[in-house]
Amino acid sequence: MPIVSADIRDDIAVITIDNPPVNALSLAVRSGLSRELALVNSDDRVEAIVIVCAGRTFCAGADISEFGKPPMDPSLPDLMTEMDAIEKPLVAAMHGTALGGGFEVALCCHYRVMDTGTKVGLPEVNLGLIPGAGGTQRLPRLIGVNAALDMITGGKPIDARKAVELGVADMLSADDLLEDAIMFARSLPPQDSVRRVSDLTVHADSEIFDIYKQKIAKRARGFLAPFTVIEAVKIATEMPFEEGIDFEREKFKELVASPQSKAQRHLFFAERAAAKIPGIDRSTPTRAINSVAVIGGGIMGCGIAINFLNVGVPVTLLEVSSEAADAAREKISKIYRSSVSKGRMTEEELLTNLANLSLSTEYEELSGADLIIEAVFEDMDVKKDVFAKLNAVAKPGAILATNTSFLDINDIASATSRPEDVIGLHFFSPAHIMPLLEVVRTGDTSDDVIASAFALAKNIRKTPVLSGVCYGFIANRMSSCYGREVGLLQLEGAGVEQIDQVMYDFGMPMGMFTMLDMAGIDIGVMARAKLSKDDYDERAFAVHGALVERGHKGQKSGSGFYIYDDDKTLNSEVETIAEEMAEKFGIERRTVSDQEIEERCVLALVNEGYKILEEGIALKESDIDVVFALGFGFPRYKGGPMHYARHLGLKNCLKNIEKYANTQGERWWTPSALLVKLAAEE
Ligand code: T1G
Repeated sequence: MPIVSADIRDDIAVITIDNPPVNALSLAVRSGLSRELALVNSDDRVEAIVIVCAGRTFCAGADISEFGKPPMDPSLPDLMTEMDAIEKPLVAAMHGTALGGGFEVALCCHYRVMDTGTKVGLPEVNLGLIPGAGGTQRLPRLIGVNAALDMITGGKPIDARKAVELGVADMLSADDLLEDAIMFARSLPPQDSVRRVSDLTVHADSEIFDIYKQKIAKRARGFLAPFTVIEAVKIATEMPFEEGIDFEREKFKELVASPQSKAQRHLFFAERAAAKIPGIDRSTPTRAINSVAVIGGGIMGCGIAINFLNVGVPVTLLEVSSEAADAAREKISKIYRSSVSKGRMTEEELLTNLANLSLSTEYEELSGADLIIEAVFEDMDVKKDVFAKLNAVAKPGAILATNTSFLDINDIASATSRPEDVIGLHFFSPAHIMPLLEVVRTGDTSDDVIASAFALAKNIRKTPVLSGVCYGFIANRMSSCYGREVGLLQLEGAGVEQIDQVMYDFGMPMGMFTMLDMAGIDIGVMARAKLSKDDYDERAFAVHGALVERGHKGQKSGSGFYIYDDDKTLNSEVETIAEEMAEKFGIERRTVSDQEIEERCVLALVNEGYKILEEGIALKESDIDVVFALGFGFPRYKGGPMHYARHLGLKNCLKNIEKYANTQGERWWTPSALLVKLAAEE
């Protein structure tokens, strides 16, 4: 079937786009649409035109794979100009997810008929862009400034019901979309049949835009595109349509070429590429996961359970006592009640999800589960004991997963007689919110278990990344290097607030010390207590230990690196402890520059990332970027540590790593051999 075709049904022309998988507006689609529109527009038999898409969705946007390549005509804006010249009623028949340019094509139509399951949106900001085919000019004309600003700066789609409410959709179809759209086209009153959105006007007080910039200041911090959206929408209220389009086009071209958009587009593809594993594909069998057991009703166990309850999978949560089990249910109920109060779920959904939760204190009751995930205390002996018990009761073919953050899963699996069924499913706290799932395979994990883990990740709306086994896997191994440098910098004289501020300004959601206080300083102190001094730099974490000894465990104890009372203020003891520790380890205190802080924190991640690749723990650089963007909030407009290193230049990174090898010593700053190789090839 041609990518774009037209057929005449009595007096209605139906133009069908068929460009799998998502009808992206590739050159072939744009050319075909332009050709077929011109033909039917000049065909006297045709009274109205319906545009519909085959497959799973109306056009899902411009073809992102074309970005960065020389533009090929007709461009999408050119196509929009042609559409705006059409003299016959244009009706978009929409289903699936009409996003970006796909939604802009629909906005360029005179009317929109949507299947009830349709979602529409302008997610360009997620790619570091603004809509580039009239979205910032047409949408406010159709739904008003505030609703348009919400949709475009937020980048989130709205459903068909909301689309009707806002005036984007003219009719919903619950049956045969195309027939309904044809009927709708025939029913148009001749005097109002051509209703160009570009002919509408929109006005707003100019201060609305300054207020809106303040409104998004926190969530859009560091990003260019959302603020450019505000500028473009403001223009729509001040200039004629054509001038607004020119402004939008210029800004779009600037952003397409920007490092921010390249970084965000990199992550878009990286998140999808993470699911592509050599030797595992759609032909790899997967095990059905229709029931899940979670062992441990702590914060992580409850968060993990919620992921499955949210998608209708029954969960049995096992605890050591009925009191502990009841407490776990209460934790889950509390999280759900909070979601209901925020309008994120209905009371009915709360009741349905909780009805799918069973509690138990007996391992035998887990024998029917397809997947069992332990989230017990981070101790090897405890976990091996759990897996020995699971080995005795779990049904054949059950997947046995551990949520360990650091420990050797090969060793955990050795407690069972079925190591091929054992896998790591490392969730990030809070487990029901953070989108990353680190899937850790051992030397024995079978391919179908890995494939099953990736399938379940998609089902619970997580982004999976595959890791091999090493201490801390990809995420925590690299994060501990960042933590090491932060600890050493503090001993060397950099202030806690200075270090936090530098990395906050870099784009991290919060500084490392703030994050440690939030997670609990004692967690890391306990984990390191089990390590040999060869495995980490005790100097870097000496202050952590001293604080915990004095009862400063972080937010949970009211004080850590900071004091948490009415405000968050620096704990005055920290500087004294740092001076004591610096003296103890013979570290000369000095003034440390912001630049050194940023370089050492970022390059520690980069160097360790390349070592992780060398060892085969991570499959590709982009996987590491996904881990850090989704697991630690590395700024998406910098693309992740590895993308950012390439942006800086690998030769430049290597030069600075060698600089720190000289000043800090070879132990932690020996350059990765892979980095040396790649820098030489750059
Ligand atoms: N262009 C090219 N390929 C795309 C694509 C796109 N826009 N969207 C998805 N794909 C590919 C994807 O790489 C994967 O390929 C397959 O489709 C399935 O995707 C001018 C400039 C539509 C909600 O941002 O949000 O328009 O790996 O695994 O989970 O103003 O894809 O199978 O080979 O994600 O069902 C704006 C991006 C572009 C939408 C479907 N549009 N896509 O999700 O499948 S900028 C977007 C999505 C723009 C205009 C501007 C999702 C989806 P492969 P998938 P899914």
